[in-house]
Amino acid sequence: MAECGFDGGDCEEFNTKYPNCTVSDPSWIGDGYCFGGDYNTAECGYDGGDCEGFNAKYPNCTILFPYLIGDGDCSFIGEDPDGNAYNSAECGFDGGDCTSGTTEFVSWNVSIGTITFIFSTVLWLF
Ligand SMILES: [Ca+2]
Ligand SMILES: [Ca+2]
Repeated sequence: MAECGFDGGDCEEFNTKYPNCTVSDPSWIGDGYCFGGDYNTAECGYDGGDCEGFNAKYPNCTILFPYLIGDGDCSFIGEDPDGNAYNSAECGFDGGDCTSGTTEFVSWNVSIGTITFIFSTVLWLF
């Protein structure tokens, strides 16, 4: 099947390993990123093992893109077509990405020769 990708062996291995796994893009299985929905099922070996750590940590977090949890950015509902909450207790508040709601003012100086540039910005820490 054409979706199985670019390397001839991929599909055969996939079909042997996960005969009951029906996902739209088999190349996402075992690619290192945990996908939810149909990918994170026993039939698909929990995304070919990609979701094992996630499932152990957040068993009640049902989102479409689990790999966004703890990626360093506070992920928002709009990123998930199903409208599920990344920033929820079940999902560990986006794996810690969304714990803080404060802002921080930062500034720094850059000296070039005898001239000093002062940069400043406000960081929103979600
Ligand atoms: Ca994957
Ligand atoms: Ca995130």
